[in-house]
Amino acid sequence: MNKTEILCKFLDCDINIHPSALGELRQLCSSELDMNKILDITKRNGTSVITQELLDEIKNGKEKKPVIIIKRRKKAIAEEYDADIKISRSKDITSKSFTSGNINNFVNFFNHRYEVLGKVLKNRQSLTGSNLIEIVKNHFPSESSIIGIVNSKKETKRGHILIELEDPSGISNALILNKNEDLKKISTEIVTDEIIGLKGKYGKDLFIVNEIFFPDVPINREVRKSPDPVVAVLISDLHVGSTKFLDDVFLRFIKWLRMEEGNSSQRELASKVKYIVIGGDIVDGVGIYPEQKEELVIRDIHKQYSKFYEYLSMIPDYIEIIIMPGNHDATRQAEPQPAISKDFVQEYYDDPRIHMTGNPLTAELHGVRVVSYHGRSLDDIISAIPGMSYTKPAKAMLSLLKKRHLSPIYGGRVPLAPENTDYLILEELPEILHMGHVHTFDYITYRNTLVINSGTFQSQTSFQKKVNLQPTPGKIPVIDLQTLKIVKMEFI
Ligand code: D5M
Ligand code: FE
Ligand code: ZN
Repeated sequence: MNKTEILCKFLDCDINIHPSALGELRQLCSSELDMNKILDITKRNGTSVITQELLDEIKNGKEKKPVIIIKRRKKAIAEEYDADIKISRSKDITSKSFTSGNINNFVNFFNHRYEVLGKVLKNRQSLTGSNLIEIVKNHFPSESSIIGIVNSKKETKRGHILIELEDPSGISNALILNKNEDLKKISTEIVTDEIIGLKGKYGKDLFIVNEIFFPDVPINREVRKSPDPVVAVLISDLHVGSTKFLDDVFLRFIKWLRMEEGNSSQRELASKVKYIVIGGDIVDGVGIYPEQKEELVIRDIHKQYSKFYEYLSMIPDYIEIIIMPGNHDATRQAEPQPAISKDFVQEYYDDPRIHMTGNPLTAELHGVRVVSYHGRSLDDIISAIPGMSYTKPAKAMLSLLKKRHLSPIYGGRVPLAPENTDYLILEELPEILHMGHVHTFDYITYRNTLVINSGTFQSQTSFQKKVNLQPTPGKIPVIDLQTLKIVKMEFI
């Protein structure tokens, strides 16, 4: 066989020939059969270069017997697809906070809320004929509708519900009569500072309500799905550093992501994971609540974040990770919250597959729209609306979705920063609305929107015990972005 034939044959099999071995090899390869024998021996040796030593061993019949079986990890499905993430930076407060908390900031903040959500309401068929409060008061004694911000809501001595509604033209008192049981029930969901529409008629300076409208979600709205078989995992509330952080449970979650845990269909699901969204409370922080020190194993917040980075480093590198802050993280408490400060997590910022964002987050993952909000306003919603509970947070989340606002109540438990625009409005509807904070896994689907609370990796704290909050650690939602189907994975 000539040199070129030999070189081509070996190169076709991804085997190189060391120049010093070429002459000898040519002598040994007098036929195709000889050449195949040498190829087989080389492959069995687990080498990709033919050297003089190897040829000597072959001649003396001393070639190494194959002892190592190379373990080939099955390639993950998600590895086959490039990441497709669009984070809406215009909806992210990071590096854009301009408020100084003055009266103009407040006026702009609430005006923006009224303009956006007023428009959503005005687009509803029943409210197309709505008018400004002053116009309705003066010119429409018969049936009419108004849209405004709820200044207050209270029950009168006689059991009527009195609402003060304000729009740019003025203020109106609106009354839901005690005999109208159905309407009274709907009105339980009205909270202060949200934008609603009311239909009714004026009588003696009072607007008598006969229908209530929330901005809501249109029926049969168009939904977007991923063209590729990729999956997103939503988690939140890890509380690394807390004595109650469930390190073993979180490690099982990571093992599953690495396809080293679970049955075959669970491993197949893991192999499709392309995105992980972390909805805040990454660490427990320091000085977040009284006596917290007693419940910390890591008392330095920098060390809490470095510990978490060790976990992140174990996650397969083809998975993109989006990290947003919660009320325990190192950023301002007032919402909207800028991303966790670089001073605490420089290595996160340096890692190209980690994306640091503010709270809330608006993004598209493989074309699927996701809004993530830590969920602190759920505390206010659960206490303001009868029938809401910590055991079913998706119901409280649904109420926020219908209000098209993530945190409407001003002056409640959530500190709101009056930016010149209101970043907490749910202007465009996502396919996935994700929150955490209440440490309870729950989800519902409403008009093609997946409303999901991602639970926690922290077991019950002493505070939660006092208020009888039973967390559901280690249960997490996994969403197939191609079908928008949700699977609950349990690691506890
Ligand atoms: O909050 C987890 C849940 O527990 C959330 O529903 C609030 C509640 N919680 C926890 N600690 C407190 C205190 N000190 N006051 C009021 N409510 C509390 P997380 O943000 O994870 O601490
Ligand atoms: Fe939390
Ligand atoms: Zn929280």
